[in-house]
Amino acid sequence: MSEKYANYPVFYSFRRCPYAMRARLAISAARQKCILREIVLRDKPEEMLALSPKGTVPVLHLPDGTVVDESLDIMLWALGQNDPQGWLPLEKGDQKVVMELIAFHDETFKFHLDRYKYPNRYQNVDGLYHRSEAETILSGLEERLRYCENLLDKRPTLIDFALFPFVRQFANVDRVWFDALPYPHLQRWLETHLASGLFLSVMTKYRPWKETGERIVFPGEKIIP
Ligand SMILES: N[C@@H](CCC(=O)N[C@@H](CS)C(=O)NCC(=O)O)C(=O)O
Repeated sequence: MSEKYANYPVFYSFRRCPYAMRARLAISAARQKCILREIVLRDKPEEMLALSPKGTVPVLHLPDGTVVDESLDIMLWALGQNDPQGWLPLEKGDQKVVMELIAFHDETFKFHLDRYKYPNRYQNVDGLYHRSEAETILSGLEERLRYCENLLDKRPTLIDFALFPFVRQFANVDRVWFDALPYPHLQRWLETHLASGLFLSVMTKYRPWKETGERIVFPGEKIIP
């Protein structure tokens, strides 16, 4: 591999994972070139597990050896390098609100989402109860979006990109039911993000790196010979 690519971070990702999606969105917005390695959850590469034994994606391995293995930290790292669209909140007060809101949704919304989507993976779980709990949380987002096109500002910022991959997953469990909810602002917000060029560009399908050994430059999809 030429010197240029040797200095790119290595980025382990899984296309359908909402955490990996938000990391890809930020890396792409920051135009931070990486070598992307698509993984399969049931057959994770040894190289990734050696870097991050907890075995979750996404994982970013920086040229100086630093391992970043939490999706929000990857977003903050990428935007810390370059934030051309101004996703990071500028005001200290906003930063606190944004981080608290993301943490709340990562914990509570995700808890209910998992039990709604996969009730059989848990004992004594009523999926519809968890759907209803998650819906209550979404009604809070609807309230915010009633007054503003995006969650913090008119334009999309960190919080929108951190949360919408999870709302997408929730909506996709039963799309007909989701579309019938009385949340027009939330539905419009989700549709806008799903149809965006940025989102479509980070959803390119790659074969697993374990099978191909290919070096893919992301963002950009270039395969290095
Ligand atoms: N807190 C982690 C969570 C990442 C996570 O749980 N990713 C899932 C895939 S969506 C995973 O890798 N699960 C491990 C497995 O299923 O083996 C983050 O934000 O990066």
